[in-house]
Amino acid sequence: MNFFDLVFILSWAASAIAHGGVYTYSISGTLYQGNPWHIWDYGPFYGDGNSSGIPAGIPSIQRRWYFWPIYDIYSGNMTCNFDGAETNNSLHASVMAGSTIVAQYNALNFTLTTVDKTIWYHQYGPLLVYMAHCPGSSCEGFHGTGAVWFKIAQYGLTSEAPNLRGPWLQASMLTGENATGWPVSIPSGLRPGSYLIRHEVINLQSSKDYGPQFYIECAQLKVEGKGSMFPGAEYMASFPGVYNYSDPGLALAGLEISDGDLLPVYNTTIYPFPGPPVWDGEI
Ligand SMILES: *[C@@H]1O[C@H](CO)[C@@H](O)[C@H](O)[C@H]1NC(C)=O
Ligand SMILES: *[C@@H]1O[C@H](CO)[C@@H](O)[C@H](O)[C@H]1NC(C)=O
Ligand SMILES: *[C@@H]1O[C@H](CO)[C@@H](O)[C@H](O)[C@H]1NC(C)=O
Ligand SMILES: *[C@@H]1O[C@H](CO)[C@@H](O)[C@H](O)[C@H]1NC(C)=O
Ligand SMILES: *[C@@H]1O[C@H](CO)[C@@H](O)[C@H](O)[C@H]1NC(C)=O
Ligand SMILES: *[C@@H]1O[C@H](CO)[C@@H](O)[C@H](O)[C@H]1NC(C)=O
Ligand SMILES: *[C@@H]1O[C@H](CO)[C@@H](O)[C@H](O)[C@H]1NC(C)=O
Ligand SMILES: [Cu+2]
Repeated sequence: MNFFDLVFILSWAASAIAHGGVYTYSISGTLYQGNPWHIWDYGPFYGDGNSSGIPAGIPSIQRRWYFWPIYDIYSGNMTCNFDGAETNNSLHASVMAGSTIVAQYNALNFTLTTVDKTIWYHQYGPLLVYMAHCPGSSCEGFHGTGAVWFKIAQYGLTSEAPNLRGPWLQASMLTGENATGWPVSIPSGLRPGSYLIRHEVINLQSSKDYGPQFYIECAQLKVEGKGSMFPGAEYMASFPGVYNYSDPGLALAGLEISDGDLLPVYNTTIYPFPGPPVWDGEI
């Protein structure tokens, strides 16, 4: 890494605006705008925290979120970020089982408000995506409590990474203005119904004292198709609940993952993903 890259990363890692979440979802050619409510929390670093004029009631497939990291692994915010509430007239995006959802962490295509066009800066840590079946005919009123979450995908290091310094897929998929976005396929055999999809980015380049940073957003889907599969209890997890600070993949968070001598704990290409195994609902 050259000097300028290092200065860039360190200055952004320390900066209050080096946060974010999913701004847009691209699903089968349709671009869905994320929930604009998070702008409310931009102050005092990013604005004055003045919520008036923020179109909180704009319908969105996405639940409300704050763009700050979540540190408290036992907090209710681990389910679907701040309060995970839906917007009024909350929408669901139709998606065929087997098709791909691309989540974008830069705001270049986010048009609901005149938010600054922020981009994602973190680069160290895994990407995980979970789903939960909503009990009714829609996800309205469902807040994802209990052991209802199953993991459909997880991404760690790129194949060329020599150790946990990376590069991680987080860097290529999410970071920067030309990031490809994070593509995730809905398992092709998943039985139709209403589901929450929960994208989770973990930043391991964080101070040891505070532990890993979690960035979590949920969105509402109507899954269609002819599948009839559903994961068994051994795949189900609760948020909060399934993670703790001693999970090997979380306990190794620290700024040393990117800086200084390579510590033995980072000298491996095997990253122990937290949470349950991935459910392979493919037909
Ligand atoms: C908040 O923003 C609104 C709309 O931009 C403005 O009219 C109002 O004066 C602001 N309030 C404060 C306390 O700054
Ligand atoms: C939904 O609408 C009600 C009544 O207009 C309003 O009080 C509430 O804040 C809105 N909720 C959201 C999440 O926008
Ligand atoms: C969730 O996050 C918000 C914003 O940071 C915070 O005000 C709230 O106390 C958190 N809730 C819980 C249950 O920790
Ligand atoms: C923005 O949307 C266009 C058109 O849908 C798409 O080609 C492009 O990849 C998107 N870019 C980002 C950063 O989301
Ligand atoms: C992103 O892509 C544009 C257009 O191809 C290019 O001009 C720009 O330099 C790229 N930015 C980075 C950081 O690679
Ligand atoms: C933390 O999670 C690990 C792995 O799931 C488990 O073995 C351990 O018992 C848990 N510890 C606590 C304190 O819950
Ligand atoms: C990392 O591990 C490899 C293979 O075990 C070893 O050859 C190398 O010296 C280690 N590097 C450091 C900096 O410890
Ligand atoms: Cu951040």
